[in-house]
Amino acid sequence: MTEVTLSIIKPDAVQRNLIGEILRRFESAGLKVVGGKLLRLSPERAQAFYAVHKERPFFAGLCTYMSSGPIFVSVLEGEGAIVKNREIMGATDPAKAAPGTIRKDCGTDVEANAVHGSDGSETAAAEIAFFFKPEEVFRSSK
Ligand code: IDP
Ligand code: MG
Repeated sequence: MTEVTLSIIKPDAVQRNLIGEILRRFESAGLKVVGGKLLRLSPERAQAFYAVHKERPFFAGLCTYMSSGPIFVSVLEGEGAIVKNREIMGATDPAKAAPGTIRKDCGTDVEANAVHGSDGSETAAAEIAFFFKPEEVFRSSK
């Protein structure tokens, strides 16, 4: 099934000039970039985006980090895009991520782990709507 998912290239990776490297990995794996922009989250917007984690001990640090600099948000389209993106990203902690994954190769630590990816179809729809107007997403099929 052709799906869309939300990807975020996080502040640490944008800072280290890894936007191109990371998008290349998505494109090489057959995912198509059908929406994209560079922006900076306010602390309040970061808290809203990660609201599901608000009880977790790392929530405050995560929101400070995610609002610390520009991020590149994109919509990726492809066959099984949600799971495929998670596979290309690798495990949350770069130290535990498989060789060849973005987090292994581009992540700094468990917080500054280079990328975010939606974890299911409902979160993908909600996260895409958080950042993009419908007319900013150019799906090849629906
Ligand atoms: P995911 O990004 O692989 O889906 P989640 O458990 O949803 O992982 O956590 C969201 C984000 O919170 C992670 O990508 C990472 O930036 C941060 N995070 C997760 N666990 C920790 C932790 O133990 N310490 C610090 N930050 C964490
Ligand atoms: Mg998650």
